[in-house]
Amino acid sequence: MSKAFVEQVMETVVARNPGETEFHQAAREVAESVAAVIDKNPQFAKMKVFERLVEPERQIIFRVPWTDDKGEVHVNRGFRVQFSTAIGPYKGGLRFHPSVYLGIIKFLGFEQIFKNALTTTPIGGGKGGSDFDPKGKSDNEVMHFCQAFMSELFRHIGPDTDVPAGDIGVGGREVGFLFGQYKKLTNTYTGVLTGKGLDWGGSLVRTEATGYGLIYFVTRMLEARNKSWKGLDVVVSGSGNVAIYAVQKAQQLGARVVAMSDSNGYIVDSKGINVETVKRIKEVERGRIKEYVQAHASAKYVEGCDGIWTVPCQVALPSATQNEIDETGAKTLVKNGCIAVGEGANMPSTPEAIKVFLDSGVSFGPAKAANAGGVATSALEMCQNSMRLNWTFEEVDARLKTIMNSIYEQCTKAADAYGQKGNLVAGANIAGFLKVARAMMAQGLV
Ligand code: NDP
Ligand code: 2IT
Repeated sequence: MSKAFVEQVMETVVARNPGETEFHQAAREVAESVAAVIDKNPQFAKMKVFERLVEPERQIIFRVPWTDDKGEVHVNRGFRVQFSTAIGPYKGGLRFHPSVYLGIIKFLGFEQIFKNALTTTPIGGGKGGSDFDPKGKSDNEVMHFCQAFMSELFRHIGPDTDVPAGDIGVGGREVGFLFGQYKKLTNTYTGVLTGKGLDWGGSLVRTEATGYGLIYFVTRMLEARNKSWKGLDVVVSGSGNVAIYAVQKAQQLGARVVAMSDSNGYIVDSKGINVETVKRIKEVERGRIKEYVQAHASAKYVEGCDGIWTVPCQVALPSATQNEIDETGAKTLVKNGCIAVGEGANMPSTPEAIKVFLDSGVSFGPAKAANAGGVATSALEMCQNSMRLNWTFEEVDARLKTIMNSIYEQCTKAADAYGQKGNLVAGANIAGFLKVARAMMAQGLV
């Protein structure tokens, strides 16, 4: 029955969403995990809960025309996929990257449903973005693009409807421009976006939250093996928001981070990466990771980013993009002594890579659970906006830690309950699905 269920729903998903391979991949993984839950709960099958979940409540695609500094006109495509309001308003980031198309936004939005359910906060799932490439653009061009993007998006979002935030290519600068335009168009000052600046409605810890949360989650995975971070070598792919704060927290807890990357190549520093240098290059100068070696003679730069998984480590934290670890990368990590993998990025491991990790006894923290600290802290930002109050750094950080601990517990318990002890992929999918499914049952066929 389980296998038949998976193949049946996937046939429809593939037929209805042709060419959207990342979305198919994300849907299949969840279908495989929750098939046993649906077997046990025939009411979910009868009410077609999963079949409804793979069909977004609403998908918006729009034209984004803007002018560059020379006055030349460009036309990009904007997306917002509003997947599920079963447990709260749509919530999820915006990605600006040339690779963005509907299939990427749909995989991200679909995963967001279950991730957000795990956070213990009341947020539904959505995602958006554009094929706009912010790289090499001036601040002025980025502002013009963000204003044009929001000139359409504003009519579809709102603090109780849909609350976007950042993702790849969307950080504090972009959220600022988007917020300014929303405010102007609607004549309201609300918590309609998260990741705002600290002086104008943002929350302390939101910048650090995904990376810190990842480390809090992996700490629990290590503790289950009677290990701490002390003395471990760690490889972190990417050098953006998630990667930087994962490195910072891992180092605070005693790890040595030996490698980081961007889409051009990777650096290895056997003395341990100096995160302040990376912050300067990436956050202030918006430069490339290869510039790191100019400041640190102990480091080398290697062109091409796949090779980063050949750098020996005990913990790997893929924090750049989807499908960045394939079967070969996973086998190399295992051969070199990797004992734990925590996904900072969304879906960074291919299904074949995940199988290698699980079969080899590597502790594996899937994205929906391990990187949920970012969106969880976004929910804490929404909460503070509603109260018109701000919590201290320590208060938000403590809440983030509590949430990551709860996510770990939910995943391990759900995996146990369904006979998959230690499989946090199954655990995260099952625990997230159960919460959403129960809410959908209670709310009727909508
Ligand atoms: P940033 O834009 O800050 O950084 C992205 C990093 O990943 C950069 O180093 C970038 O390199 C690299 N990267 C992006 N695309 C590719 C690619 N196609 N191939 C190789 N490297 C690439 O984004 P974030 O740090 O915010 O996001 C990183 C990952 O974490 C994404 O998967 C995102 O969905 C996920 N995530 C983010 C959260 C957040 O709160 N920001 C929350 C949860 C998950 P380059 O500069 O060369 O492009
Ligand atoms: O993938 C993610 O969880 C994010 N990019 C964060 C989304 C959010 O709303 O903070």
